[in-house]
Parts: sequence; C-alpha cells; structure tokens
Amino acid sequence: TVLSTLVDGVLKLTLNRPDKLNSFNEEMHLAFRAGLEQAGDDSEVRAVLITGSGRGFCAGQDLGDRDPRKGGPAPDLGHTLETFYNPNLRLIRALEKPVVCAVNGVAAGAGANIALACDIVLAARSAKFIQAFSKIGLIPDAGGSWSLARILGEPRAKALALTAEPVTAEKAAEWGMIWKAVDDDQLINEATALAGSLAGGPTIGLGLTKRLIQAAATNSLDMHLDMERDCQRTAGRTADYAEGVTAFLEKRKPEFKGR
Ligand code: LHQ
Repeated sequence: TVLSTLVDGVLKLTLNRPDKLNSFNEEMHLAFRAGLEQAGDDSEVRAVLITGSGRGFCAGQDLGDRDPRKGGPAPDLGHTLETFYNPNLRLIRALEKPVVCAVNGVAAGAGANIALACDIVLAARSAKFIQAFSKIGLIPDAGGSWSLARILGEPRAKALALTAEPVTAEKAAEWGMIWKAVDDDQLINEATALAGSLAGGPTIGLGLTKRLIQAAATNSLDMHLDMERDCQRTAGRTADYAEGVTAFLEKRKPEFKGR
C-alpha cells in the first residue's frame, strides 16, 4: 500500500491504493509509519519525498472501511486518530530532515492535511485541496485545524473548513498553503530534483533549520534567540559547515556529507 524506494539519499514514499484515491486503511497507515520511521533511523536517508500513485494524492480515511450501514457500535474516531494518524503527523514534523510532498492530484480530508504538514509542498496544477470533513459531520483532523489556522489565519481557515470548498493548486500557492503549483507533467521531475538537491545538502543544518522555524510560532523572541544560538553552535561544529566555507573560499561547489 506504500511503495518505498531509496535513491541518492531520497526516500520516496508513494501512497499506493490508486483505485481508492490512495485513501488510508490500517495497512496503509502502518506502511506509511514504517517509511517515516525508516526516514528517521536510516542515516542514508537525507530527504523524504511523499507522493501518490494514479490520479489522486490521497482522499483521507477510507470511508468504506467503516460503513455505518453495517450496524454495530459507533466507531471511536479519537482512537483512530491517536493510533494511526497522529503518530505519522508527529513523525513528519519531528523528522530533522526535509520532507517534500508532491501532490499529484486531489488531496481530501486527512490527505490534504498530511500534505500541509510536510516541509515543502509542490502540487500539480490539476490538483485540489479539499477540507472534506464538514461534508460528513467531522472536524478537520490530521493537524488540519491547527495548520490551516496558522497558515491562513482564521477567516480563510474557517471558510475552507466549514464549506469544504476545493482550493486549486494555484490558489493554494497564492495563499501560501503550499510552495508552488507545477505543470502536471513536470511535477514528479521537479519534486524529485528538489528532494535530490535537499538530500545533497548539509542535513544537520537543514534539520535544525526546520526545528527552528517550527518552534517560532510558540517561542518568545528571547527564547528563540537562545534557540538559534544553540542550534548555530551545533551547526558550526559540523563537517558540512567546514566544507561549505572551504568550498566558498575555493570557489567550487560544496560536497556535503550530512555530518
Ligand atoms: C474512496 C474515498 C475514500 C473510500 C474516494 N474512501 N473510497 C476520518 C474517519 C476516521 C478517523 C479519522 O479521520 C478521518 C479523516 C478523514 O480523512 S475524513 C474525510 C474522508 N474523505 C472524504 O470525505 C473524501 C471522500 N472522497 C471524495 O469526496 C471524492 O472521492 C474526491 C473529491 C476526493 C474525488 O472525487 P472524484 O475525483 O470525483 O473521484 P471519485 O469520488 O469518483 O473517487 C474515485 C474512487 O475512489 C471511487 O471508487 P469507485 O469504486 O466508485 O471508482 C470512490 O469511492 C473512491 N474513494 N475517496 N475516502
């Protein structure tokens, strides 16, 4: 349910249930988690690229998995979030390596919000982001009510979440929800090139940069300046920093090793 390849430092995770628009069942949640855990544990992995197979990126939870017409007690969706979604969201945000997301088609419900949790999001021009939850009586999960409010502010966040109106890739870029919209036939090349270039970067410095930017919203300036000091101290001790400065002085391209 998730295809995984590691090429030139890029761990590519492809959500792969194309006839269900890559919606999540338990098996796919666990396979996705295994990929994200590998990204953290394996020092060969220096960037992650997440995409979907077929015409969609991800339609959120597989709604066929929990058909209310079959009867039985109401499912505990809080348990589903705690067991399956939330660990994966936390892994993406805590991973101190860049996570690129190539949204190749529709991203609905939790699928949209997993994309929004990634560090750099490219989307095919034909892709749409849909906060589908309100259509079925749910709240925006997978971090959506948090990330939308942060990214967009309350007016746009509320309108998108309450109406479930689709947002085109173009508009998502204009609103700062994603990095950019890319022609459909260029998406995977461009995302692969971007992930490849990040994987060739100074991994420790990039990871610390991610940590700092994520901490900014909740830190005071005083706390944040201390955090920058500590992170820069760490970055300044890496071999990649020495290589970066040496390469600059020698007027050549640096060869970063991720150490
Ligand atoms: C699907 C799905 C799908 C199963 C398309 N499931 N089959 C929820 C509950 C529990 C715990 C916690 O969290 C959550 C989080 C959530 O993510 S809730 C939101 C769940 N997702 C949705 O409500 C989106 C449902 N899907 C749609 O609205 C449409 O499929 C979109 C707008 C994504 C795409 O529309 P179309 O391009 O017109 O495609 P389609 O609807 O024809 O779908 C293609 C096939 O994929 C179709 O199957 P079929 O056998 O008829 O070809 C769909 O049934 C299937 N599919 N989404 N979530």
